[in-house]
Amino acid sequence: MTDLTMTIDGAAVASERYFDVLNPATGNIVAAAPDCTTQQLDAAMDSSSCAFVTWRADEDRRREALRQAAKAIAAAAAEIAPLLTAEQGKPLRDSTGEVLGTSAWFKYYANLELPREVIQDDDRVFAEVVRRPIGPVAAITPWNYPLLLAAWKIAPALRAGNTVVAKPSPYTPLTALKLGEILREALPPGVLNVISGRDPLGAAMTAHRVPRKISFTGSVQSGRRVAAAAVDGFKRVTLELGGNDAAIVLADADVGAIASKLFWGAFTNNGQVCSAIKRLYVPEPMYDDVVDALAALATTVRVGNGLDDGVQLGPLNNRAQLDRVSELVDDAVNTGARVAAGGVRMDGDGYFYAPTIIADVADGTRLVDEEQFGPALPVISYRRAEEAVAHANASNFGLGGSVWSSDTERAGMVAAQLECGTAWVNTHITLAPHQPFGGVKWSGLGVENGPWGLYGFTELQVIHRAKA
Ligand code: TXE
Repeated sequence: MTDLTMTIDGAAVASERYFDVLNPATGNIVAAAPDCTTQQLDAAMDSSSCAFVTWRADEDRRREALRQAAKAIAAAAAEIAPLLTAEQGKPLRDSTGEVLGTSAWFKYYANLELPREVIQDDDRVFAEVVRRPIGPVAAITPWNYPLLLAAWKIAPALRAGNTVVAKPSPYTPLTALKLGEILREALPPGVLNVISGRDPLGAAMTAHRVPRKISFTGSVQSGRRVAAAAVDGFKRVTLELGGNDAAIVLADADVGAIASKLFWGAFTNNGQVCSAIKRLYVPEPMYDDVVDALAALATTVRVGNGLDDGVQLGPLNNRAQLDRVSELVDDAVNTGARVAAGGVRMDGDGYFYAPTIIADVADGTRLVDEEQFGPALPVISYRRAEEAVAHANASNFGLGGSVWSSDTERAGMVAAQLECGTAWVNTHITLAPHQPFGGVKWSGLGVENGPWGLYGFTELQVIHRAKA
């Protein structure tokens, strides 16, 4: 049993029940995590309500607390990173990067100004628009970036004056519980509660009477349930629901110069990134060159236990995801696609799948049309750029997209035609605290990050003073 505890009202809280967390590289149990009871959920929610009253009132204190939080997280990087690798699977270097990114997000929001906007100031009226916190926030996160995606919610929510009850994925609860423990000193009791449990806990949070806002990252299916549950009390929602990002290579691109960037745009975190390249469109004349270059990279990249030196890709996070990727690749092959690299599970007890490049595939194949969320990239050939743009946009998803070319002006014009939240040129998945991130269509509602992400945790109030 783990000694990691939930954080409720600033205190360490164990549970009557526990559930196992597996190491995806070995299939062994890493630890057991507390399975939050209904009474504990109520206690966490009530504590976030009580803490809201004072937390919202003192902006300077909030900024200082977030600065302290950023320092505490960075200082604990060497302790948290191996735990992240153990529960998520990613290589240790990437885990360290995620912990430091988490710290950077707290620092960014600590330093961000929350504007007061005067909209009228004349001899009759002084009117200003202020942004008020909403109240207690339920933050629900997935297993691909358990810490960073929690920070995308917790840091702006707290900065704006809200309090938070956070729930990580049952696949990766340990580092979020650890985050709660680490921040107990920096944050007053009740300001950040971290609880863990299986999926029904997420549903219980969204249905709970206390939260005024739900910030959710996860699947489309769960996102629908969250949105439906929020309707009753008109809880505010931000939803980040994944994508099926297309990357379009233009005919003037230099294959040698872009191949590695394309590869990592698709395979970072083993493709378990909402905004990874999930389908690649390539002009016919350079199709074979691109497929060969990507296949060469896929066969040489080092896959293994993320704790081992030199490993570049770990296992998939969980058995269900491994099965899904496997099923989508098998389906493509059964319908005539060609495996240019990979296409098989790797030996061993962990959830390893060989980095896979699938060629001679087209729209209409599940691997192209659905979100695979794993290390299998379909490469599709096209004749005219308009055709590629039309295919890219013919999706229910609209999170990101990218265009690759030696002519960045032209690529920028093509990128502007993509129906998505972020359109990149000659790069993909490049994210930053100040850059808003969100999707159109089924990819979500609202945005995270930057001042816009902060505004999502506020409500406008007009203060209108008559002077005469
Ligand atoms: O997500 P879930 P899963 C996609 C990816 C993957 C699929 C399934 O395609 O194959 O989703 O992953 C909590 N009310 N993404 O099953 O179930 C749950 O406990 C409230 C995209 O892990 O949506 C967890 O904390 N909460 C993605 C969180 O929701 C509920 C990242 C996400 O779990 C709930 C991960 C409910 N009814 C997967 N049911 C991205 N956008 O980055 C579950 N949860």
